[in-house]
Amino acid sequence: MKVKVLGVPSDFGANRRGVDMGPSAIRYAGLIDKLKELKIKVEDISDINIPITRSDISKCQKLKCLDEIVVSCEALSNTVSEVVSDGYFPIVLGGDHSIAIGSVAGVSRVKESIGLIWIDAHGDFNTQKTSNSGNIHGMPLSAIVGKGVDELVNCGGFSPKVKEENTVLVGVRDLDEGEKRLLKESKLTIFTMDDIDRKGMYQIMKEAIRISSKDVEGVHLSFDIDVLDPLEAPGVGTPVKGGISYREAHLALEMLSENEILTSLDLVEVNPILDQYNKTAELAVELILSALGKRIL
Ligand code: DIR
Ligand code: MN
Ligand code: MN
Ligand code: MN
Repeated sequence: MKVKVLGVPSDFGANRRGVDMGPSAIRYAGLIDKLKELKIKVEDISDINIPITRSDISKCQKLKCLDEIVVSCEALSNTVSEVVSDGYFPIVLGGDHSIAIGSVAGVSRVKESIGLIWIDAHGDFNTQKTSNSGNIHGMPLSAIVGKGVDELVNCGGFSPKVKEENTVLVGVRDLDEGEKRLLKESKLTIFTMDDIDRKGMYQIMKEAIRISSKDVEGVHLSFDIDVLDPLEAPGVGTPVKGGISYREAHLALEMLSENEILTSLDLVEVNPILDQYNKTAELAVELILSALGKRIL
């Protein structure tokens, strides 16, 4: 496997500042060297150039920093498309979760069709109509399957980027009312924390793998580190108690690597400003290694 790592230093989609430093924190925790230790051919192609600064969000209500996010996601999608066309597996380091619109667009443009596994405490399925916060990191998943404002939906030049039938949400425990309604009306497969409690992560991931990978060329993993319990991952902007455990997270990612379905991934929402001595970035590195094939024995 050949990997290219790239960062997206954006916090445009989130309320609390600091996730733009996520890529640095994850590199500082040793991602590149540890991938090399796994005998993976890896190249760090640095961060996406974001030629725009954050505007004053106190004035906008509905879609905060929309222009900034569209510019960043267009740039990201172009780089990711190149990386995938050249035969590399892109590891995209966020940044807030709005960047996934760009990474998924970039992969989906090159591949015939892809599935999507979205592991997150949140649904990220709001639109401008249902969002209470106006923060776009609460909206990328809906945009990817074709719901919401044109600027986000058509980012990268096409829509939908993934079929709802091949999209699986895992680990959710915090949904807004309108978002809940949209999810229920959709064809997404949704595994909440309650499902994980009852069936266990092993069973849930078996189903997630089957559904996401049915009749597609590859599967993209979008991993929001806030899916973990805040005790494990304190460095996130919107912690929600009752998250998945350290072991469950590793199991999920080891299963993805065993089944060889992943062709790209992003790891988002690491906020070093809110972290305890880079603990959350270190966890992010460990989890990426599990997804790329690291095993105990
Ligand atoms: C909330 C929080 N549902 C919103 N979403 C978050 O702002 O739309 N997503 N934190 O990651
Ligand atoms: Mn998210
Ligand atoms: Mn496609
Ligand atoms: Mn989240």
